[in-house]
Amino acid sequence: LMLENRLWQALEQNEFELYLQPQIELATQRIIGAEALLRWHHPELGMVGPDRFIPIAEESGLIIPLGDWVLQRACTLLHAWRAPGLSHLRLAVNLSARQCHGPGLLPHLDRMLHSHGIDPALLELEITESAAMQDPERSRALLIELRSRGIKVAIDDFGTGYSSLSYLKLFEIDRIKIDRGFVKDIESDPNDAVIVAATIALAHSLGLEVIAEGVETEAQRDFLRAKQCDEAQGYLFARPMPVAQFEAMVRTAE
Ligand code: G
Ligand code: G
Ligand code: MN
Ligand code: NA
Repeated sequence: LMLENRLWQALEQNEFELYLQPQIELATQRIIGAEALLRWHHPELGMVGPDRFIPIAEESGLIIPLGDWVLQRACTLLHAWRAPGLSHLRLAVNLSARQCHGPGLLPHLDRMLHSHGIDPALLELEITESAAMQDPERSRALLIELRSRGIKVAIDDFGTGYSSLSYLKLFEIDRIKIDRGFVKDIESDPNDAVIVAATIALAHSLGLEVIAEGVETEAQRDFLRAKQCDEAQGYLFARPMPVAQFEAMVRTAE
């Protein structure tokens, strides 16, 4: 309850920040974009991670204004990136279940994209399997609306749900994010290696792109590249970092 009360105040007092984790195109090793990951600078507790407050924000309804703030911040960034050396960058934003199923998301997105003059294809929204399956029909309709605007859609934590393959049939999406639980043991567990390779092949044959999360070793990266995985994200390349640091990293790499 204490954290919950503080969370509303935190939003008013601007204590949230977006960290960015680079996403790498495996064929070229180039940074093609980033995932936005929320952080809370608590005045006494220090940096608090989303695992501790997103569930509380979901429960209390704060996730709606907080999610709107995240989208607004993301659009501000994409606007600022309309500059030499940054204009190709894509930004991926996590949506929570309650955000997906509430009525305000599309109007808010339309306002944000329009007022910031943003190419919708540079914005990607990540939806977890479990969020999408809370209300499959509604999710299906939402994804169609998003994609009709040119916004990209990724299924997050792919493979962790109980009927992952049915999503591919039900939902129109652009990309799947292979959960780091599968990537972790690629080298040691032959089953995980087979599952990852088959998932990449399946996704490609359905016309979807694939990004692997949680890539921590060169061996994992090499395996994924050999299996034609399009992109990767993980501590091997970089941890989530403040925006200015990410921009400097992109500029240095160019
Ligand atoms: O940044 P990690 O570093 O700790 O993030 C943990 C979890 O919190 C991830 O599953 C991520 O999807 C989720 N998360 C991070 N930022 C956001 C956000 O802006 N909105 C929502 N709904 N979830 C987020
Ligand atoms: O999928 P989600 O949106 O859950 O993914 C982001 C989460 O994964 C964040 O908590 C981020 O800090 C974490 N993360 C990113 N890269 C790595 C990695 O290479 N290894 C591990 N263990 N966690 C990672
Ligand atoms: Mn994510
Ligand atoms: Na994930």
